[in-house]
Amino acid sequence: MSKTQTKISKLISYWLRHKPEDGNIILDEFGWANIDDILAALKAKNLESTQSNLIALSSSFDKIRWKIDEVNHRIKATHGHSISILQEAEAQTPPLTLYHGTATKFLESILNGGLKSKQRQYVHLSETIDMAEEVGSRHGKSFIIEIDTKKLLDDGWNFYKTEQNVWLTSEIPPQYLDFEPWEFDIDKEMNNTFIKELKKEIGTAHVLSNEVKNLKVYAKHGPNNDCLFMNDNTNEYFVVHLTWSGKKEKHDWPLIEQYDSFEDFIKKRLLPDQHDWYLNKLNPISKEP
Ligand code: HQG
Repeated sequence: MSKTQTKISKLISYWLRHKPEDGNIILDEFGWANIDDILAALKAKNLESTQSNLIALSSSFDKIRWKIDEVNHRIKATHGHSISILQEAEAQTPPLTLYHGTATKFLESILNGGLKSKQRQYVHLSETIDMAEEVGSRHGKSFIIEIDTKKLLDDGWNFYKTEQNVWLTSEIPPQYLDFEPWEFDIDKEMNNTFIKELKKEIGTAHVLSNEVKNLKVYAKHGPNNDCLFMNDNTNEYFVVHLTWSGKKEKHDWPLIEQYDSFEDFIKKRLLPDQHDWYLNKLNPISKEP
C-alpha cells in the first residue's frame, strides 16, 4: 500500500470511528457517511480519490474494516468506534467461548476492574486464539483472556458480530474472565482452606513460617496443586506446591517459587503456563502410547 493510500485509509477510519467532525462529515445513527462527503474531506486535504478507489482500498486490507454500500454511495466502519453508534445487525448468540487479546502490562488492572471499552464504544472479542494473539501483540507482550459468553448472556449481555467475525459487547467485570490456566476468582472459603493447609504443612524452619499471617491466596493453578499467595505487606508473591498431606512436611517442603512482584509472576510463570496450556489445547499430546 502506498504512503498516500495508507494516509487516506487512516484518515477515513479516523473520521468513521472517532472524529467525523474533523472532516465536516455527518454520520447517521448507524455510522454511515456519504462517500461524496468523504471524497470532499480528502480533497480539502489535497488527497484525490474516487468511490472505486475506496472499494479497491477496502478490499486490500488484511481484515475487513469498512462496509461500502455502492448503490447508495455510503461507507461505514465495521468496528473500532469510540463514538456511539447503533448496531444494525440484531444481537446474536456468540460461540460459548470468545477470546480477548491484551498486553501483560494491562493484566493487573483488568484483573481488578474487568475489561473496559476504554476509548471505544464496545469491548472487542475474537473468535480464535490466533486473532486475539494478533490484537494483543499490538499493545505489547500478548496475553489471552477467555470469556465465558454463556454466563454473560444469562446475565443480560448483548453481543454483535461484525463482518470480520469481531464480536462487540459491553464492558465485562472480572468474574466473567478466565486467565487460563490460573484461576483468580478466589472466594473467602477457598482462601481459608488453602491458608489452613499451608499452616499444617510448613514447619518452623520453612521460609514462609513467619510470613503466613500476612499471606492471602491470589490465584490457584487449575490443573495442579500450585497456589499463588500474596504477602500484603511486602507485595511479594509465592507459588507454593501444596502436598495436601494435612501434616508437617520435612525439610523445605512444600516447595515454593518466590516472585518480587505480580509483573514478575506474570513474566516467569503465568505467561509460560498459558503458552503451554494453549499449545496442548491446540495440539493435544496424542494419548496413543
Ligand atoms: C485494554 C483492532 C487496563 C484492552 C482490533 C486493550 C480490535 C484495559 C486496550 C479493535 C482494561 C484498549 C480494538 C483495564 C481493557 N485496564 N487496560 N481495565 N480493559 N484494557 O485498541 O481490543 O485493526 O481500544 O485489553 O482488531 O486492542 O484497528 O482495543 O488492550 O477489533 O481494525 O485496553 O481494534 O481493529 O485498546 O482493539 P483498543 P483492542 P483494527
